Amino acid sequence: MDRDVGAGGETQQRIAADGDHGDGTAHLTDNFGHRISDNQNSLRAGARGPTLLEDFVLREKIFHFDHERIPERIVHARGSGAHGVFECTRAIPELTKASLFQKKGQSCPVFVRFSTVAGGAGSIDTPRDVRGFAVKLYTDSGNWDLVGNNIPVFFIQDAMKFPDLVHSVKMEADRGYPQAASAHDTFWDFISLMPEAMHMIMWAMSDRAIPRSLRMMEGFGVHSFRFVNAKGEGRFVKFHWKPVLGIESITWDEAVKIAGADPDFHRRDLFEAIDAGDYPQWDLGIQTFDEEWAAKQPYDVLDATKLIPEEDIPVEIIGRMTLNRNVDNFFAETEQVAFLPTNIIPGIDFTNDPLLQGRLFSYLDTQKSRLGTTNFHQIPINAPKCPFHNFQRDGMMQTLVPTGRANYEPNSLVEAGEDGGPRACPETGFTSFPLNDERNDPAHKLRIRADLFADHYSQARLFYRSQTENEQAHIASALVFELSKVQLDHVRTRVVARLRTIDDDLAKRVADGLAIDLPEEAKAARRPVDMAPSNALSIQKQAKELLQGRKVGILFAEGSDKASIDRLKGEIEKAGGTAFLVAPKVGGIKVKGGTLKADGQLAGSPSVLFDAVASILMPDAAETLAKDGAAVQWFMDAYGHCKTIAHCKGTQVLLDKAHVEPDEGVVPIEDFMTVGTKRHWAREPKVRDLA
Ligand code: HDD
Repeated sequence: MDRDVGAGGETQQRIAADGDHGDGTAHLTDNFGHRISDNQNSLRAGARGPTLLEDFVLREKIFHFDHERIPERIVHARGSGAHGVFECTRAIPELTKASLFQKKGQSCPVFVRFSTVAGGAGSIDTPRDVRGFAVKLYTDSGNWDLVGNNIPVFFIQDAMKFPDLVHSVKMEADRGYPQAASAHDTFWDFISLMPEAMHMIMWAMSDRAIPRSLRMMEGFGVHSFRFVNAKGEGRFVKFHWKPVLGIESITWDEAVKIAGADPDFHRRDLFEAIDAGDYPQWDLGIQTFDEEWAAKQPYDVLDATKLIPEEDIPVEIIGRMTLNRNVDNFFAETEQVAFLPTNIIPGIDFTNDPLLQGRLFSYLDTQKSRLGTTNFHQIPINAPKCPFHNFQRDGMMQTLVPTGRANYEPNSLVEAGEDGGPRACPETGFTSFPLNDERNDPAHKLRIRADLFADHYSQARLFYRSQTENEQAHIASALVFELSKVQLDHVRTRVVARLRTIDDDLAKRVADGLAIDLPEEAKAARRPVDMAPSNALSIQKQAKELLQGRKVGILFAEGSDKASIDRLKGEIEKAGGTAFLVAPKVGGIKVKGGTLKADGQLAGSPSVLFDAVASILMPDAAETLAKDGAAVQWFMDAYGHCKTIAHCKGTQVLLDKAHVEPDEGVVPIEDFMTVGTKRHWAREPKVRDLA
């Protein structure tokens, strides 16, 4: 049975053509095509009488509305999606027979859904949390779903612990809070008892967990997968998505303030960028290695709490993904999209990573409960874009109409001149890699983990020691923040005891920030080994100083010089950035050279929404604004968040009120383009008491 993917769209068009009122609007009908005469009043027995049960129009409308919501995802409930395209930039037939990678230039459509993990569908975009990075590639050999995160490792090693992890981080069972936050007793209780989580905790407490934009984060397939080439040779592979705009994060203070100023900060940023034609892009990179190399490492490559340092195996770029189309309907696409790690194509295979193996069951199962039917694959966003044929039939919400009698196989209906249906194809069909793992003894059924899984600290230490001084301070502060919200003293102590094994200085800073005594170091099943620090683990060490994709807030008021504003805006836009005009009133302000409309009103456009700020103000306007808390806070926050502040002389009174001190990031307006939107981290010790 062939599936016509465009069917939904065609139905829409048919309705429009058929039901045209003559002014371009369609006739309103119920779901069965009956035209509706009145969409305002229910059917009543008399103007003041009871509503009649026979009002099928009202009943259908309310009935459908009552059932509009579906169960939200148990994790990753809040997400934002977009369509795009993936293009192979380097053919790798020697590594994989996956059709997508056979020729440079080979491409396929994609759908990506980014998400937070812990919060519900209506929660904020900027909690401290891991971000989901799920990519569905509609290849010509079927859908390939790379369901990853923006962090290359995971909290746990075995899927057996996933429900416990998720229960512990979600709102607490009795009180129903906190929402979208890991800073509470149950999460840290669980974590403190699961030393394998310590590496991921370092990432989750780092700036990676508060990204500036979905467009500025890396994505990782996390697990070791396997490439298989046409000769049947296998090689391990780890997948990486590298953002073309570079990696960038915000500070915790900004994250908290943005949550109030714009809870949709990331969703809006993604939508607006795509809408404006600033298509976000990522390069797909791979690290590949063989069994022999894997066997020599001080960690197990089947352990999802471990990464492979890029200094050991450099990431090679093989493709580019561009997100170039927003969804038409959030529910139909972003909500109903169903990712399945089991969606894999010939040339790529799983490995025995016990976390991955558990995932292979969970996702199929969850989609049935979320989307209500085994036929969820027929929903347009989930259907493959290549033909698919099989003997599966019926089920709830079946939308296909298979013809003929062939719903079983083998059959010989062809011999009677009937359609006998499809057949398996041994040459091109998916075959599992014939694994011969010398390090495994399949003769024993055991509930145990391989030896090296017991090293829980080496890579946590590697991560911490690879950060800049300033990033280390952010990790220490995040731990202090989170553990200060923990009310169980013994849990705090147990976490700090584990931090001692990662890095004693980190443990001391956190203990000091909590005002607790430094506990004895926790017992470790395996002592950590020192690995060479890796620059690829730090955001700041690989920062790209780009204006592209960044947003600059320009404050103006009555009397400001329009020509200067236009000039700055033009320069920012030429460099690929966005200039957002902020003023005390939005409708239109008299400025020197005409009137100017603002994009946002001052109180509703705090500086946390921008990467850098600039102001063009007459001294008397600045004097007036200096009495407005929102204006003073605008500069105080920009300064506190280590952002560039470009200003004209007239602004000085405001800067003084906001305690902005001169430094390399506080510059005359003419110098803005040379300094750009990079952060001035050297300022941080002056503005924040970091742990
Ligand atoms: Fe998961 C959703 C990523 C481990 C069970 N997961 C989900 C999503 C992402 C990830 C990005 C959202 C997909 C979307 O946007 O619809 N999950 C990961 C990563 C993991 C991981 C990178 C570890 C490397 N997950 C994991 C385990 C299990 C699950 C070990 C269960 C055994 N994950 C699920 C789920 C979800 C899900 C319950 C909820 C909604 C969904 O699947 O579609 O099945």
